[in-house]
Amino acid sequence: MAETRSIVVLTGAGISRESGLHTFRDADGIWATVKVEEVATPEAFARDPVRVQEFYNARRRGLVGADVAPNPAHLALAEFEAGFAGDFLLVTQNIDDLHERAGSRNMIHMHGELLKARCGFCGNTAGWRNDLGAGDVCPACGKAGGMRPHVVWFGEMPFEMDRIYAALEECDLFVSIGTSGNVYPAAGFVQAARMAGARTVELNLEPSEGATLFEEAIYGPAGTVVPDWFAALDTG
Ligand code: BJW
Repeated sequence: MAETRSIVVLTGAGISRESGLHTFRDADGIWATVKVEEVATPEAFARDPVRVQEFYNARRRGLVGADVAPNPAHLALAEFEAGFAGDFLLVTQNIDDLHERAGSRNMIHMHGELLKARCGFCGNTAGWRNDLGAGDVCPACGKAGGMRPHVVWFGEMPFEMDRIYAALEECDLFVSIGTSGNVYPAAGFVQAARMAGARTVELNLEPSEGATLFEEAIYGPAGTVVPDWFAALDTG
């Protein structure tokens, strides 16, 4: 097998499920209990900011809670990156910080970060571990009432797309982990990687929407499948 010099890994909510965080579209997922259009669009935030802030405040409290920690899948990715001599980019759709806590270094939160807040007036982003509300003041511009979760809602542009597509164009291995393949542009990354001639692999609990686009697939819980697959990966 040819040498592997450049790897892009895409992760989704499935990788954090064994850490106790809900996915979105599974039977027990977030969208089974709350409507997307009520909490995850700019229109929802304009219409009912209190409702949207409460949704993210509850998830933020859960994330900083003592019982949430990286699982063996997060740890395996960080360990692999530390020992890999080539280019490694981890792109996560997740807004949790479990990859960072596991030790991942070169990574992009394309859908934002729950533990950050952004000012709608000046655009400054600040670390935020407490509840967020209308009275909060931006630490940069000092204005109150403009702070929102630093997340990407439907209809908004995901972060660092230029850097992601540049890495996809160069990669020779693309691995998609724990994502249902329902949400674009992330769901289209496998096609960009294929166009670059990359080997494409899906590691998921079950076949995703785009399963047929991958050359290889292993199905099972991320906490088992990801450590096993990366331990066996021969990069040449
Ligand atoms: C396990 C497991 C275990 C379980 N082990 N696995 C019509 C056609 C095409 C596109 C569009 C369209 N109309 C609108 C659009 C665009 C829209 C979109 O994609 N809509 C679709 C729903 C149709 N996208 C956007 O609006 C995006 N912006 C955009 O497109 O900008 C324009 C643009 C143009 C060109 C280039 C670039 C940009 C923004 C999308 C924002 C998504 N936001 C959310 C919320 C973020 C904040 C928050 O967390 O609250 O992001 S929605 C939600 O879905 C969240 C996730 O990151 C995202 C993906 O979900 P994910 O991670 O795949 O989770 P699940 O639950 O779906 O799947 C979990 C998987 O894990 C399952 O397969 C399980 O089996 C598996 N699993 N347990 C391993 N133990």
